[in-house]
Amino acid sequence: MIPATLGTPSHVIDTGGFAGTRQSTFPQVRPPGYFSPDADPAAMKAFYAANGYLVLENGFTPAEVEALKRETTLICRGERGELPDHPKATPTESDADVLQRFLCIHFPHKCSEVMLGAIHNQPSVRALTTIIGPNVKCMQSMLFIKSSGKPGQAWHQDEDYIPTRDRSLTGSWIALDRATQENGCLWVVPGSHKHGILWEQRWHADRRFDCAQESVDFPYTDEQSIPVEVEAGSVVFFNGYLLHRSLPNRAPQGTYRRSLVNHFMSCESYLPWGKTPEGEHNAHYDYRDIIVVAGKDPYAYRGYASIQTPSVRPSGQGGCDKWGGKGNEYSENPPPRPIGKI
Ligand SMILES: O=C(O)CCC(=O)C(=O)O
Repeated sequence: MIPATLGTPSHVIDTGGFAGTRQSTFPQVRPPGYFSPDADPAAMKAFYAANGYLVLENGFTPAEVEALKRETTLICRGERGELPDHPKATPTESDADVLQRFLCIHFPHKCSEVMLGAIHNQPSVRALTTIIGPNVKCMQSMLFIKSSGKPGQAWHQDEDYIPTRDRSLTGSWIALDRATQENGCLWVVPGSHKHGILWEQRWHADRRFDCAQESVDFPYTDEQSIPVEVEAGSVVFFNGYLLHRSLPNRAPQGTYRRSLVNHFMSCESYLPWGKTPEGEHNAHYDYRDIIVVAGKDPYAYRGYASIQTPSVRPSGQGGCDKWGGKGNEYSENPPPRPIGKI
């Protein structure tokens, strides 16, 4: 029998309650915030409200994880449709050689029934209705492959990229491999979502990270963040205002830190995401390339659209002109991140 909690990292608020019946043996020290599918929803809700994230262990079965990993390889090989700028793999290329080419593929659910199915994973949907409310929609997915040597993502908040009108954005980060500090697990600043502020962003110039910008001027040091190490099949849910990042995969060559990240929000909120169509007022724009996973969509009368197609996210290893913007060069001495006061 493994104790439910073994020590509390200083910045995590322990809100108590029944965290469920533990099955995973990793991480051995299980801080508060790790729940199993039979946990008390009220305990999950309280922890999430206080800390801005939670872990659902055993959200996906080992067979489901294997199916997602197999599908990841097929997507990377181009077997689910050719990816932009990445010709289909030839039969003689090994899976390892092909996987090595990718940091992350955006919108895998647009080409794969298996990835689409993961959006409807029932333990996850139960957790989402606990966190968000009864009516939940999904608008985005990202499939990280992150083989050894690939970079992480600098500090950011997901609402910088996917704006909701009621701050309901929730990331669901599904570990397909055990995620460790060595292979580049997620790091979060517990409680940082509570400010409700979107911090300034700037180019980081730091080779540890890909082409996406870094949030700066927020009132936390790196030491106030914690690693969220999880077993494959676990799901990390996190708030769209939570500061989070990941570091490079420094595990031995030929290993991966695969994860499937889906983003959800309340159906009650419009989603003013992407380019507002010509002639439409910003305040009325509601992006409709969505999937309802629970409850009702009050705007169903607006209909649904198919806007996105899969794309490959640059790792920064070939420069950042295409994604980060021209002039965003890496430096051997990146400037320190300014820490703000509140
Ligand atoms: O998986 C990672 O390395 C980073 C994921 C992330 O930052 C995100 O999903 O917003």
